[in-house]
Amino acid sequence: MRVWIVFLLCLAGHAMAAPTEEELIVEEPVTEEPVVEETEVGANPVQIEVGDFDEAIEVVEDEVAENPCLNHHCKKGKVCEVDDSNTPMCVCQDPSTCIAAEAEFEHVCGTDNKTYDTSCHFFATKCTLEGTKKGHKLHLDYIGPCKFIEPCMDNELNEFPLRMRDWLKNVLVTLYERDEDNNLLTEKQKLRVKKIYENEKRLQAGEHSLDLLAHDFEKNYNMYIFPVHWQFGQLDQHPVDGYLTHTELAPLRAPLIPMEHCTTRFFEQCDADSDNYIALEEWATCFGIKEQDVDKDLII
Ligand SMILES: *[C@@H]1O[C@H](CO)[C@@H](O)[C@H](O)[C@H]1NC(C)=O
Ligand SMILES: [Ca+2]
Ligand SMILES: [Ca+2]
Repeated sequence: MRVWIVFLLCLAGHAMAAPTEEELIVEEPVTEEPVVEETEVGANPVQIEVGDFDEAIEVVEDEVAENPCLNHHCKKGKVCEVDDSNTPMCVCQDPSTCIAAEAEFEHVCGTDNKTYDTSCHFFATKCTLEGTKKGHKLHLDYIGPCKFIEPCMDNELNEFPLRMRDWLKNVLVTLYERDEDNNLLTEKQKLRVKKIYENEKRLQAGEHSLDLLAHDFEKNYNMYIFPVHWQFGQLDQHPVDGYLTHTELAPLRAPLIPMEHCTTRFFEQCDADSDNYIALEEWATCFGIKEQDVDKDLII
């Protein structure tokens, strides 16, 4: 339980510190491929910055006389080089040119259960495997060195949404409390959270037994509908289409796995039809939201 609180504080803290300036945003091209490149994870899951996801962009801006690579962006794992005719192009980065990790938390664990020194090393390695089956299957699994993750038992799996829902509600209330003119929430969102915030029956943030969490969900079900939708909207950004890809889910999933051993199983079973996307309906069902309460308009 404690980890959830610490995680919440981290997220909230990050959200406060998140710069609001608009980064140069270029839409990621829509790819038909179901498996999209991974983005670096570990960034604040609450406020995802669009700039973090610009990996698929290869844009040349106004010609810069000296260095054609100056404004040539490459996706993660690639660096810009010029060819003989001085044309910039993106090539795989040599992992040995990545800056070595200074701390253990910079390590990442791949789905191959190999520890990579940093996410730079991971993406550079993945790039060298591009086009191979192995490369296609390799994803960043979680933040931190690979470790033994206990199997998630059925009863533990059922506890996961109880805590996650409570946590989502508390994240929102915290954002609301601290949101003076930070614009962390839109006006519409603020109105929705205000109702939760001002509800006297709200279960206050803190350590609660699973029984109490389950009881509160039954009693105050309505308070949980918006937080569940809101988190989906935070993640569904690339593109905004009502579906979460593995990549879109990563900012939430990757930091959570080392702390909560049911994370992987939970999100796997969320994808009820196993098409590798978590649709809003699937997401809502996963968190116990009734079908008639799933509302696309709540996300905006
Ligand atoms: C992954 O690697 C860790 C650390 O090396 C090990 O303890 C664990 O058992 C491995 N997990 C799997 C599923 O092989
Ligand atoms: Ca999406
Ligand atoms: Ca699905």
